[in-house]
Amino acid sequence: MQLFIEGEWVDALDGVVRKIRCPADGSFVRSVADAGPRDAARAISSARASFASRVWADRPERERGALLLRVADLIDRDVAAYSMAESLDTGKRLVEAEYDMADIAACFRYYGAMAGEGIGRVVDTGRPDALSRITVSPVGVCALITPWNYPLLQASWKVAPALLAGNSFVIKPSELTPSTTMMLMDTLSEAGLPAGVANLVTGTGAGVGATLTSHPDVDLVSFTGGLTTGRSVMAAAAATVKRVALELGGKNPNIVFADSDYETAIDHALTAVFLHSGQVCSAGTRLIVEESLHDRFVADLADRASRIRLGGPFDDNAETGTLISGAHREKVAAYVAAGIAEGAVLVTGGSAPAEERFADGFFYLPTILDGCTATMSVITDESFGPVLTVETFRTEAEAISIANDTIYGLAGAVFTTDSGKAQRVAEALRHGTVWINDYHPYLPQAEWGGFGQSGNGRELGQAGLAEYREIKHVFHNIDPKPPHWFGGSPAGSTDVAGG
Ligand code: TXE
Repeated sequence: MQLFIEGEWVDALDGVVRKIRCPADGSFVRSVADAGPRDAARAISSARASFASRVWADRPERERGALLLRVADLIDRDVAAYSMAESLDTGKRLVEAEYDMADIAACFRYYGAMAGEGIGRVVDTGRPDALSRITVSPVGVCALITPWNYPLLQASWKVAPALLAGNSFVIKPSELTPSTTMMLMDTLSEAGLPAGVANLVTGTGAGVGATLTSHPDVDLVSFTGGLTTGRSVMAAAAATVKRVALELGGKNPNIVFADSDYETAIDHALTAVFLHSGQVCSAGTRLIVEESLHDRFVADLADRASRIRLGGPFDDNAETGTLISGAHREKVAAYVAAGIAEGAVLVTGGSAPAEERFADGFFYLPTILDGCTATMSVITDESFGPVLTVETFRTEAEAISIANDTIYGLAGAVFTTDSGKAQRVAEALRHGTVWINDYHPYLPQAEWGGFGQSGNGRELGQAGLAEYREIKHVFHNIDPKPPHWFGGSPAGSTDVAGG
């Protein structure tokens, strides 16, 4: 029932108790506070005070980087506890949570090692009497709002660059999956982060999220979540013109040409969409397959999809897990029903598994809908579940046009053995990440984010750090003289000020 404020765990002032239950079997995990606006305001004021004190912002960047490297080591040390907590909150397989923890440590290491690089530059003034330099400063107080599908991974993409840049922050994990972000607060303290720099409030969007995105003492909001919520976040931040970075998911095309390596393409097509039961912002939910390949490809996909083994976090036999909640499963099922009503053909799946052992979880069968067209809601909207839609094309231009026919633009892939075609398609896709003959790999050193309504700004890479920095131009006149722009200048003076 506690929140992390001013370097301590404190009781929430407002709100009620929320019981976190594992979505795979309903087992009790922990109780947390669904805190309220007064708690969010208290956390913001702690972050503001620490930022004003310059206790972190004025630390040499190399020291800030060294702390991030220590955080990475501590996550490695505590990987078992972190992975267990992440699996219990999300219901994902333990092995997947372990992969996530390795990626999280890598993110802290990446930004830790970047310390001291590119922190400014000298600009040519074109004048012998003036020096000019560009410097970077932290933005200030950041509100970091994260979702439930990759709770600590999404947090690390925000926390690591925010801290390297010298900011203070308040983080709000999803109300469904707070555990590992709470653990991170203790890890940051153990690594030596001064009190008040990192603050955490648990609770809902309405309870605490709205305060975080509208409070005048917050300078930046970095949000990962759904499109509808992202629009509200942007609107709430507008009143005080906060910096806003948004990652809002996608409807990601996976284009398969008939000349692709068949086994590679089919294997990746399965992983693209069914990894973590489709609860991945970059999931390859739209298969766009060349017409001549369609029948064989979809038949084989359906065969393999129908044999995917579902199970809980600690079931060694399981290949993928549960959806996050009953409400989410209903949403996924509604998109499948709407697709069928609009003319799509159900090839496999389309329901919860019948076995009794799944009765207490929110499992949903890997599902394939064939014969899909551009206007179906299951094509235009993110269902965020294990649902693959199939569309066909005849020409390269048609494949590109179908793939770009979306309001989103997060990620996409192309499978072909023709490297020229692969490069042409990659260039034409209006998506922030494009994979060629692969799906899902990402690198902490490579920017991640979306075109269109998949969001704005970038996470990871150098741009991911730039989000958390203000840029300042310092102009120094080293031979100052009066400019005599206005009246009263000594007779005969012609000096004027620059623009
Ligand atoms: O997300 P929300 P939900 C998509 C996916 C999913 C849909 C809805 O399609 O089906 O979003 O999921 C906080 N002000 N993604 O409802 O609401 C909330 O408490 C401030 C894609 O779970 O976006 C949580 O911490 N914050 C995605 C976070 O926003 C608010 C990952 C995300 O929740 C708020 C997850 C408010 N008014 C879902 N309302 C991705 N891009 O990877 C809610 N929140």
